[in-house]
Amino acid sequence: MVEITELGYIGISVSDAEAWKTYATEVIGFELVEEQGEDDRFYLRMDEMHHRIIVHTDGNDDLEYVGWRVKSPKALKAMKQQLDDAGVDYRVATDDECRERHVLGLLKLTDPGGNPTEIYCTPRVEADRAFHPGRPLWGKFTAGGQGLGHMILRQPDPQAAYDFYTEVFGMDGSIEYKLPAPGGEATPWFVHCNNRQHSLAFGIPNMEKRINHLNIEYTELDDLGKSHDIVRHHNIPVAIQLGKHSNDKALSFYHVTPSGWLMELGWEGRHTPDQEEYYVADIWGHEMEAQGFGMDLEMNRE
Ligand code: MBD
Ligand code: FE
Repeated sequence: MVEITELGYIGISVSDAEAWKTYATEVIGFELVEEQGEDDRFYLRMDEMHHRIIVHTDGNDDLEYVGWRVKSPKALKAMKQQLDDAGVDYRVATDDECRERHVLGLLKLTDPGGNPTEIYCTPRVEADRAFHPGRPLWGKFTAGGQGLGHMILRQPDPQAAYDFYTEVFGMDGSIEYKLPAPGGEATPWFVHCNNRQHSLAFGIPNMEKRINHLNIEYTELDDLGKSHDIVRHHNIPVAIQLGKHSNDKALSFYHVTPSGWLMELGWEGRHTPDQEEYYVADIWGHEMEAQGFGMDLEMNRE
């Protein structure tokens, strides 16, 4: 079976491009890349890749598409067979569409939640241009072969999503929490495709947007601490305070992006364990603060 190797890129659209440029560089530390003749978008860079996030300036304030990588053209061809065998509709992208994404092979489809989904191989690597963060960083972003981070996506039928991501994309995972939530229990599902403990999660009910949060990790604790200072100094609402998750063991906090969905910044997640387990609380912290941003979850049981 061909397996997805990483969450490689995402496309988002925003209503306030200037707010996003300032936020992405000065709060998070992404490198801003603007290409000549492309006035309708800009790129955010985290590592040696040409980009990890494509920001379209046409105003939906939501996720537009998700790009999942396979290792080679050979693997992409085998993935087509896998999609055919599973009865999943897809389209082979045109040469222009491949150029638009800076990849050499590309399939376009939708996942069971209706999220525009792309599978690609052979992305453009800017080996000759050192990553230059938008604000000073002591370390780097945890990316490379672990992909850009993780997301919670809208999936009205979590079981169908689990079957798709595990049986068609070759990922693995489980429900990893049973948590108290307004109106009942939240049972989020988590799936992984490499050393990052999870690349995708779903099973949060009543999501208005396709994306609940994007997680990005720093290699150095001081960079997370500095981001936390900057978020607090800018009076950006914090939905979940600093704390440590039980599943990925990462230190993280969640704040609101200029698009209204959440960014989870983290440090030092553990690698994917061999076997699945579930939890009823986080290790410490992660107290709810600003509510109504889609993370009204009791992860701290004190
Ligand atoms: C996560 O990254 C997360 O977002 C939640 C809700 C629980 C565990 C790990
Ligand atoms: Fe998360």
